[in-house]
Amino acid sequence: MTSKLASLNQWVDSVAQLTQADAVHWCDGSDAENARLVELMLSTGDLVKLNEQSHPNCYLHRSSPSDVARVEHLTFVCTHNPADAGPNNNWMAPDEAHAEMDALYKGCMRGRTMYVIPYCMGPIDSPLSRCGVEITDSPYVVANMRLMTRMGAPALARIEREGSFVKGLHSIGELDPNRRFIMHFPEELAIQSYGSGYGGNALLGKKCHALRIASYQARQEGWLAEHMLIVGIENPQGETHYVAAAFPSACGKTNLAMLIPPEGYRRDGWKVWTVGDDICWMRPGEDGRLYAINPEAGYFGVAPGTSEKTNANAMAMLNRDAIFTNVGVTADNQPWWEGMTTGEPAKDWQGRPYDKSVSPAAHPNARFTVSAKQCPSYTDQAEAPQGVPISAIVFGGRRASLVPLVLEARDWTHGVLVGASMASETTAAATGAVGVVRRDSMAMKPFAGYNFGDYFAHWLSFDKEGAKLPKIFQVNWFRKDADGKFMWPGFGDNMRVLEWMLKRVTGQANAVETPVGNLPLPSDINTDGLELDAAALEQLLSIDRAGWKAEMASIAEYLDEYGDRTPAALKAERAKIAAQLA
Ligand code: GTP
Ligand code: SPV
Ligand code: MN
Repeated sequence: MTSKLASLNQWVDSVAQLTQADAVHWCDGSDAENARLVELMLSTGDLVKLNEQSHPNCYLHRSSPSDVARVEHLTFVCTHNPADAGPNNNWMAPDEAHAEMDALYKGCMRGRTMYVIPYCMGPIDSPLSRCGVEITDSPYVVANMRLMTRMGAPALARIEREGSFVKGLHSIGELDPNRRFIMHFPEELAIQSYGSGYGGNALLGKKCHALRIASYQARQEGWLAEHMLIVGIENPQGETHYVAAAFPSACGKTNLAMLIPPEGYRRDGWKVWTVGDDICWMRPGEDGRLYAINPEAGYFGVAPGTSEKTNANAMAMLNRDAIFTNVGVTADNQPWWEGMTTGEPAKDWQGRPYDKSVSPAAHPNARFTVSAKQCPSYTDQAEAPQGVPISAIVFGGRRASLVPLVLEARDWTHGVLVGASMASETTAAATGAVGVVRRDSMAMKPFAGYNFGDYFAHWLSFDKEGAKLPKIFQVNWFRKDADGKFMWPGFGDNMRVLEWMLKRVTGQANAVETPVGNLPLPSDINTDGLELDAAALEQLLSIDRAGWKAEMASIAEYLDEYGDRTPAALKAERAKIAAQLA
C-alpha cells in the first residue's frame, strides 16, 4: 500500500531505505490488524495473556527493566537558535542531531517490519485537531497508539486532504540506555526517537507531538497545548462547568479527571464528566472564552494507587480490552499492583516470584493503556469538534509544606505567575531521583517545546480586549503533617475544593484576600461527611508569611533564569507580592 500523498510516500520510502526494514506495513487501525499484532506479540513474548474470565482481551507487557519511564536527560529540542529551546530544554544543533540519529537508524530495522501509523490528535472532524504519522518497528507501540489516538484509515484520509503532518520516526533499537535519544525538530515538525519502547518516549503522538511540537505550533498560531486534564462538573441545577488542571506527571490528573463525588454530593445531584486525563489543547472561541479538546483517545495511566477506593471509575474500565505494562500478576494471572484492595501478587513486574523484600509487585511507574470510551464517566462532549468551554484553570503539585489546599489568583497575570512558579516533587514517571522539589512551570518543564520565557509571554498574551478568560487556581492535595502523613484525604474529597472554586467562578462563595492569593475560610469548604479535624483544615488553609517570603525570593531567581525572555509584567507581579509580604 501507499498513500495518495507523494510527500508521505517519499518519506516512508526514505526511512525504509535508511533502516533497511524487511517489510513495510501501513496500519489501517482495524480489529483484524490488531488481532494479528496481538498474536505476533504473544508468540514473541512481548505480551502475556491475562485471565480471560476476569479480564477479557487484556494483556501484560513486561518491558526491559532499564526502560520503564521517560528519560528527560536524553530528550532534546533541536532548534537552529539554542535560545529558542531555552534553558528549560536540552538542546542540540539540528544538523548534529540528524547525524547522530541517522547513524543509529542506519540498518536498525533489518529483520523487522516497519509499521506506518497515520494518526489524528483530537476528534477526526475537529478544526482543533492535528495529524501525524509515526513510523515504528514496535508492534507494542502500534497496539498502544491504536488505543491512545484516532489511528488508521480515517486519519490517513485527513492527512491526504490536508497535505501536512508531523513526521515521527521511532525504533526500539537495542533498548540500550546508552543508545537512546528522544529528539524534537519543531522547525521541521519532526520527531526522532531511538532506543526506548516506553510510553512518553515511544508513543510519539503523546508527549512528543501533542505537547512539545504542538506547544511550539500553538505559540505561533495563538493557542495553548498543555499538560492538563479536562473535567466537567455538573451541579444539582444541571449546569456543567469544565475545568482544566495541570499537575506534573504522577501528581493526580487521571484521578481528578475521573473523580467520584462523596456520597452527600451524589445524593444532591452532583456529577463528574471525564473529557481528558493528560493533555489539553485550548483556543479562544468567538465569544472570547477558551475552548478545549482532549487530543487523545485513551488513557496511559499510572497503575499503582488505583483502587476501588481511590478511583472506582478507572477500575471499572480496566477489566477488558486493556494493556498493562510492568504490573505484577496474581496466581491466576490477574493484574495486580500496590494499593489494590483485593487479590495478592504471585509474580512481580519482572515475572519473578513476588518477594516484598526484593521488589514491589508493580513498578512504581507501571501503566495501563485503555480506550477513553471505556471510562464510566466519559462524556460525548469529548468528541465535540468545537471543544468544551473552560471555566477554571487549576495548577497543582506535590508540596509537603507551604502551599495551601487551594488559593485563587486575583487576575490572569497573577494566575500566570502562579503557574510559572509552580514546584513539585519529582516522581517515578521519569528516570532519576524521586521526591526532589523542582520548579515545573504549568507542569510543562519536561514538555514545553520552546523557551519558557517566551511561553510565559504567550500565556500573558491571552489577556486581551474581548477575552473572557477562566479564573485561575492553585491546589495542593499533598501537604504532609509532622508524621509524614498526607493531611488532606484527597481523591473524591477533592470535590469539596472543586465546589468552592466553581462557586467563586459564579460569584456564590466567599474568599479572604492575602498577598499570595484569595483563600476560603474553613467554613467556606463543605465538610459534611468529611473525616478531618478542624485544626488540620485550618492549617491547610493558612499562609506562612515567612515561608512565602523565602518562596518569592526563590521565584525571583527562577524567573531570572530565562533572562530577557521573561516578561517584565511577570517580574513586576512577583515584586508586588514580595513587597506586600515584607
Ligand atoms: P501522568 O499520567 O504521569 O501525567 O500522571 P497523573 O497526573 O495523571 O497522575 P495520577 O492521577 O495517575 O496519580 C498518580 C498517583 O498519585 C497515583 O498513585 C494516585 O493514587 C496518587 N493520587 C492521585 N490523586 C491523589 C490525591 O488526591 N491524594 C493523594 N494522596 N494521592 C493522589
Ligand atoms: C507523564 O509522564 O506525564 C505521562 C506518561 O503521562 S508518558 O506518556 O510516559 O509521558
Ligand atoms: Mn502526563
